[in-house]
Amino acid sequence: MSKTDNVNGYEGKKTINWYPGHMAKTKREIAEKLNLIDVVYEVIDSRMPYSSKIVDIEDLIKDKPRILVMTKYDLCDEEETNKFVKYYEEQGYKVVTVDLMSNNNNGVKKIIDATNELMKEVNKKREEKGMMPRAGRVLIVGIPNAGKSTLINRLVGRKAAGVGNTPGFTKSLSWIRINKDLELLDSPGILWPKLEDQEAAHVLASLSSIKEEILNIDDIAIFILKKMYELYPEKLEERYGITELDEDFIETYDLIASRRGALSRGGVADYEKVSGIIVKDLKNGYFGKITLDRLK
Ligand SMILES: Nc1nc2c(ncn2[C@@H]2O[C@H](COP(=O)(O)OP(=O)(O)O)[C@@H](O)[C@H]2O)c(=O)[nH]1
Ligand SMILES: [Mg+2]
Repeated sequence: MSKTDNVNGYEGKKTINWYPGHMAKTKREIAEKLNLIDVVYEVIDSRMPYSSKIVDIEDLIKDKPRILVMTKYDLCDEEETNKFVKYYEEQGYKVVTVDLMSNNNNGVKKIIDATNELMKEVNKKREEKGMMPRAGRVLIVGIPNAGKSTLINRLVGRKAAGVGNTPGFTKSLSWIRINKDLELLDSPGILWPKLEDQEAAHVLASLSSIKEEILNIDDIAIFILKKMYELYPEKLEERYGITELDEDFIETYDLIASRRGALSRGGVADYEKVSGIIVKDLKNGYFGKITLDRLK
């Protein structure tokens, strides 16, 4: 990056519009499988409870019982994220927050308890129709990087087969046993959020692993600086010694470069390196616990 193509902010410059072709395919497949499913786990990232949510999921899963699983709770700003928990609960969601990296199984237990609770209703209805109760069948859906595979492995208690980032389902359906009462469809439904909302698109690009194809690293880094300055100025100061942002970000970048030794030969600031540092710092959690969405 040169000084001239530097970072005048992201507004208007880049419109993120990712809507991969296989999205339609996944949606069709979920629609086909839905009648086999009793409960849907919608997996979202606690650091972006709005931006990582699949906006039109209601159209897709209709009135299936659903649990909103908010992963990465260990990385989020609990005070802000809890406002979303409350908001979603008020909207009628069953919400469970989890740290899937934790050594204890509390999160998984909360999810299973909530599922058993929902299955009581399902089996009551079956009984009324003269049918035998049966094990609950679960489908996991969520955007890339939300924690779907990790959740599957935690639920099953081992590295489950068929778990991966390959979009779309395997041809034959297979079920993984969680316990005697619950089975899981072996491949999760990978979906993307609606990204007409450019703010949400940038939050997502900042915190997820799918950004590289979508947006260049300088755009993401500048977005992160602005967002951190808006929401967590003290964390920005702590990490980079920055107390304000200049309009074209040149001074800001120079400051970070000298503080972090991101200099090219001749001692001038290496802007590309600085962008990389900013993006990595957020990704690695070096700013501390953060939540980038706010309830309006
Ligand atoms: N700290 C933390 N990291 C998590 C949590 N859940 C998932 N991750 C990490 O997030 C990344 C994406 O998880 P993955 O299960 O592959 O997401 P998927 O794309 O939805 O299948 C991995 O590096 C996981 O280790 C969590 O609750 N806490
Ligand atoms: Mg995965």
